[in-house]
Amino acid sequence: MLEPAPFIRVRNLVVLGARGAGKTSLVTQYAQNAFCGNYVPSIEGTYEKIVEHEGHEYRFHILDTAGQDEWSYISTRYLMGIHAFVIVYSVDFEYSFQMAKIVRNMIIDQTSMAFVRMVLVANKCDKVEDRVITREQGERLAEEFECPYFETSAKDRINIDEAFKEAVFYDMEEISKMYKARRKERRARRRAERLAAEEAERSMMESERKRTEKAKGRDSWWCTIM
Ligand SMILES: Nc1nc2c(ncn2[C@@H]2O[C@H](COP(=O)(O)OP(=O)(O)O)[C@@H](O)[C@H]2O)c(=O)[nH]1
Ligand SMILES: [Mg+2]
Repeated sequence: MLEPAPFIRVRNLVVLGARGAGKTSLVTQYAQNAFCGNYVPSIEGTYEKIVEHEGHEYRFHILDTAGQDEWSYISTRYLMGIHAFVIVYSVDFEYSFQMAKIVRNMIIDQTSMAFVRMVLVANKCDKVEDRVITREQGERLAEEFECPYFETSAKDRINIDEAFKEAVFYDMEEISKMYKARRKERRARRRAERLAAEEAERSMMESERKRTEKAKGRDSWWCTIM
């Protein structure tokens, strides 16, 4: 019997974000295990990597973009036939964090899709001293995007494989459920805190009322004696 020819599944990824966020460094570290400390701005390139997942082989085609700013228009080349978006900002660079939001909105507007497969990558996590965007801020943004969040360092090769692999394979339904549960938990916690504060205020007022009544009783006793 003839065996079907083995085939490689192709997955197209595109890496977006402000210039200088570390897109090229992330991609070259991922695909070529190399980090170059130099900054070469505004160059676009494509990279490939073969990835094993659950017994299958995938070929990742990764398009590293030149970077965006608030006036950019995202070319349809970056949108059509793309399986996953990798949105990168740098933890030491506030503007790049703002750009992550703008880029995500551009993708949503231009694809007119409510749910787009993407990951949010907070790069340069090795720059601890220079950090201006906290992990909480990053996680909160990922929750807004309903996507996974990774803190990476292209320099030290931290979380790189995980970020790219997850971009393609994460379960969108699962992540949406996780954020829903997290929001529900937060709402419940806020409600419990509000009720506890109300209860504390009520019991304070009650003890204040009792104290006043007791004082009033004492005053009227003195008046009777006198
Ligand atoms: N410390 C540190 N520097 C990084 C990291 N990633 C990139 N860089 C540096 O940041 C600069 C911009 O990186 P690049 O990849 O060219 O940014 P791009 O414009 O987004 O492609 C370069 O000087 C890189 O060496 C990182 O994880 N840690
Ligand atoms: Mg670049």
